[in-house]
Amino acid sequence: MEILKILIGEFNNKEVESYSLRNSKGFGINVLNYGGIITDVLVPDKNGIIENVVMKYKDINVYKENPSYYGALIGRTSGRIADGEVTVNNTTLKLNKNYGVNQGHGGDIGFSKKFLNAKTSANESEAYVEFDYLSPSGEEGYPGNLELKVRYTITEENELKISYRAISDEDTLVNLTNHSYFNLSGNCKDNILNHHLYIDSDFLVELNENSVPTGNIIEIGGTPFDFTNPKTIGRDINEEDYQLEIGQGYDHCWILNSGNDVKMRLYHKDSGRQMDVYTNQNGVVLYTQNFPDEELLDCNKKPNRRDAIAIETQSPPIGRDNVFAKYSLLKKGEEYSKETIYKFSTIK
Ligand code: G6D
Repeated sequence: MEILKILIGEFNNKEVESYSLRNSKGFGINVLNYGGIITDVLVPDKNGIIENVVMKYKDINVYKENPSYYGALIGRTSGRIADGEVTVNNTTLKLNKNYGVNQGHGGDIGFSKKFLNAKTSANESEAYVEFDYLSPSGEEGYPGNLELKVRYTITEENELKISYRAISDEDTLVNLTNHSYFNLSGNCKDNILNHHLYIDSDFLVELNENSVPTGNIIEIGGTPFDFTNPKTIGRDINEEDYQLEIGQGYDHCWILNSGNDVKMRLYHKDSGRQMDVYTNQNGVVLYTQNFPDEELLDCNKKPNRRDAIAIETQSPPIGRDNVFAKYSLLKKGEEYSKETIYKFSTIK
């Protein structure tokens, strides 16, 4: 296992460091101390060719604003919080509204735009970079001094593990995820419409016209959101469906079934790359890049709709009247502890 730290620039006069972690087969990641941003996940295809399978901006400086949250750690909360208002212990929090009428992805300056303290470790079986950050009470409107640790680990089995731990000195809200956009064709040679997807889920969080949860849970058997039998992402994405209309594609939270280990499987036939996802989160937001930005990608293309799929394991976002807020509540002194594993393999 090998770890390299490279200084790649400065944001606001602070050094941006890129940590490169590689195993003996050349699999690995590059991740920044800014926003915990994963810029590269390097995975062999069925012929052993190693390519990046996540979306990456060509100009590193674009990551300062990161309009599409490429690869970023998201927090304190993920997704939208309706009207930027939620009640904790009978106090209504007035959060920064950075997403139109809602708060999104932790607010104006969420964790995706914070410099994190890094430490690294490597042995024969794994290598990790662990980031820590202290989010002061009142940051983006959230109560409690929140101590955060996020560890990115790679293994000899071509796994990427992201583990999140947090503790607060007051009751608060925490719902963390990573916002990497996957495209297993490598260096965005293909789009995701003919990637096969499996999701171990029978229920979906219903959204309203503002893309916030209504509180209803929809049974999805036989609908365009049913991926219990693997199908291509493109097969039903343009079907007549009100929820698809709201998201302009998939931009929703599935409620994951308990029991099975593999919660999701993404597969790209031409490359032979397969990614299995394991998690102890109770939900996952899948977003098929329906609203791409205009920034040049590292593969020298501008992003198009459906170029990649963001797989954001998390609790359901928060709707009006504190819908689902209980799943993001972190009681004073209790530990938030979540992990998601992305296991890569190839099918000849
Ligand atoms: C859009 O609605 C989507 C979000 O789900 C996504 O996280 C963001 O773009 C990057 O707002």
